[in-house]
Amino acid sequence: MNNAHYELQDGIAVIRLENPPVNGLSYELRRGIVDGIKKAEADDNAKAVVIIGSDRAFSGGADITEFNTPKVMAEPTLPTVINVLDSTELPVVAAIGGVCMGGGLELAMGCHFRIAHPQTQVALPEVKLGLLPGAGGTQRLPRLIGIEYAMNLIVSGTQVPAAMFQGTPLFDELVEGDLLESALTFAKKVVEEQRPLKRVRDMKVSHPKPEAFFLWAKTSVGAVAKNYPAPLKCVEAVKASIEKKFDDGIKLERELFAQLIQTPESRALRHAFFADRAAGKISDVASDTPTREINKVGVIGAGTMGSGIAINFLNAGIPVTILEMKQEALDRGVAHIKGVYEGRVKKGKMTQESAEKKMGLLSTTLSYDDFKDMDLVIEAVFEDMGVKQKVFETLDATCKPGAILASNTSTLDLDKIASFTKRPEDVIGLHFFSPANVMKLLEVVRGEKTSKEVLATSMKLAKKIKKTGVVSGVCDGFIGNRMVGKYQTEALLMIEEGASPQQIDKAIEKFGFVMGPIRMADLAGGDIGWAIRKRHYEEKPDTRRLYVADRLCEMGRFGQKTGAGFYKYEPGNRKPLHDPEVDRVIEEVRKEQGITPRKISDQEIVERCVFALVNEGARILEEGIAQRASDIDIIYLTGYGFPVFRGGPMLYADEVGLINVERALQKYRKQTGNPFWEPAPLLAKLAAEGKTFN
Ligand code: T1G
Repeated sequence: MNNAHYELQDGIAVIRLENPPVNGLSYELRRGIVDGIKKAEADDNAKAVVIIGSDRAFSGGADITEFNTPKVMAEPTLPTVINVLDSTELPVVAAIGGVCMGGGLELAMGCHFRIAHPQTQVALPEVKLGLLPGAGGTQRLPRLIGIEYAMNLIVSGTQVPAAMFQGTPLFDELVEGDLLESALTFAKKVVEEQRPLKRVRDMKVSHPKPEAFFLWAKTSVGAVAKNYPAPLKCVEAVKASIEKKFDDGIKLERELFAQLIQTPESRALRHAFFADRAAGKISDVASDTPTREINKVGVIGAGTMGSGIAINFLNAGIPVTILEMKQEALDRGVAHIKGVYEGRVKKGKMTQESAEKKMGLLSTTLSYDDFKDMDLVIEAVFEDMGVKQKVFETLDATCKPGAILASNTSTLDLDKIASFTKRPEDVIGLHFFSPANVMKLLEVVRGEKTSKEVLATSMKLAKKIKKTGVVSGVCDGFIGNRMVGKYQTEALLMIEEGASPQQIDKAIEKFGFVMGPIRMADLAGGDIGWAIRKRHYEEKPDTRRLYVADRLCEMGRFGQKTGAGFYKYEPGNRKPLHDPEVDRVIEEVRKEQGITPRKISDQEIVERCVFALVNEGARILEEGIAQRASDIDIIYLTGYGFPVFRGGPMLYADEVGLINVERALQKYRKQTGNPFWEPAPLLAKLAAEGKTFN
């Protein structure tokens, strides 16, 4: 099965790429293309060749699933395939529709002619995988669209419609309608007119001021790509298209590609790519499980979360009704939503007309009666079980059969919430992350009784509102918050032991987090963590107190929202400032607790914070709360600012080596006496077997 179908049509050999879903250029498909060309060359009736993909994809590029396998270098490699196309004496026409990306575009540029639908999405997105176009893209694209456009596309990885390149040599024709018909007609014309074959390698590329342009490119790319080697190597490879002969440029490109594919950054980015897609799969829910129509959504609560949640559905064109107990709360919520759209219009991210259309889908009510006919209701009310009970009992009595009743709770027991209704199978957790209309992550919390249909509907809805839906089982804090609790605890304990808030944040931000744990606590609001800690102190009285954090909260220092927390803040300014008052509180607590402060290394800070995530993540995995390690990674990449170039906490642990992680856990178990540091059994088992989480 070589995934390339060969058929002679009226003297034209048609090679159809058939490797669904996106014609990833797997070893078998590459083999099939070469066999097809050889077959056409051996067939006297074949006067030209057309290569075509599916409506969805000419090709989505090299088959990324092969990258960690020997197949990626198995002949015919993609460069070999392209050389076969480039050197054959038969005219080869690429007929391009759907998407044409990465190696797919490089394949097309190896052909002599290219015709495409104008709306075909074109890109060289390799840089987003920590790579560079490794099959001639950095040498051919500049020859076809000019060095500046090519540099821009290659360094950004952006996808653009083929219509953008109307009139450039990248496409000989842009055609509407039946692509194969147009390609066959074009190929026959080439044969009849005996047109010379256009080999891109023979084309010239120039720039009026190359030195200045490449200096600018290097400086501007270098400034933004601190943690990633790929963008600057893209610049280096594209530069060679002007400075070197074609074959020397290709040689350099292959060398740079071979370097990048081995980097941890590229492994992390490729991991994130697949983790994002794997998260949508639920092991015991078939992908064709029937789903319910969601055409009307009710949101309870018009606060920051409620209005943010509403915006997601308005953006997807789904009418939303917001319920509040008081008119002024509704007015505030609507004003917030209006303000968000006005802001987007002002920034040119949305037209006035589109904003008005979305606002037109919004209605408000003070009565549950208006929720009778809702397909889905999401509550974003106060995080208190008593309040949730009243809400769900009322919804149960009001909403039509089959309505999905969802809670946005971030930590409360969803099964308990479901028990307040007579329809627990229709209850699910949809845990949005603040700001709800911005953060991509959506934890889809599956209750014990949540039906597969409700789960499948929720995951489909997540995609529709452009969220990364990740399934979580029910436990305290689900996946993200349960892990971040351990991470924050370690940071706060180290403050008591001798580190300063500034040192902790600096060490973690140097590791690559967007924001350190202490700054994050000040941003999220210390009162939220305090409420969770107080609940834990009540439920488990022997829970280790976090004295500094509790003391600051007792002083009303909740962070940015009160102008002071672990840092102080000038009015209207989010910049964290050192506050000697906090140093005094830390000193006071250490004295009260008899703690002699010690010097704590940055390494210990990073290990205790990051390995806390890993150890708790391993427990979450073995309890079946998360389906797979990569789900945990994607949660941390999309919801908690974990550095993408490290691929997520579980992949990072794999890269460090689980045996080394286990050794560090044992070290902190001994040093702190805290049983939390006992390596999770799953982690210890995988380490002993020399295996990895992913
Ligand atoms: N290889 C393998 N599988 C791929 C793939 C690829 N290149 N692209 C997509 N898939 C799978 C994906 O995992 C999912 O699988 C399914 O296809 C549908 O994907 C030498 C080295 C093409 C725009 O970076 O951007 O070429 O979950 O849900 O929304 O220079 O996929 O169904 O099992 O995203 O319609 C460069 C990556 C590779 C493009 C389609 N190419 N893909 O989007 O579907 S490196 C890329 C995408 C390279 C050369 C270099 C998108 C898409 P499953 P999907 P979609």
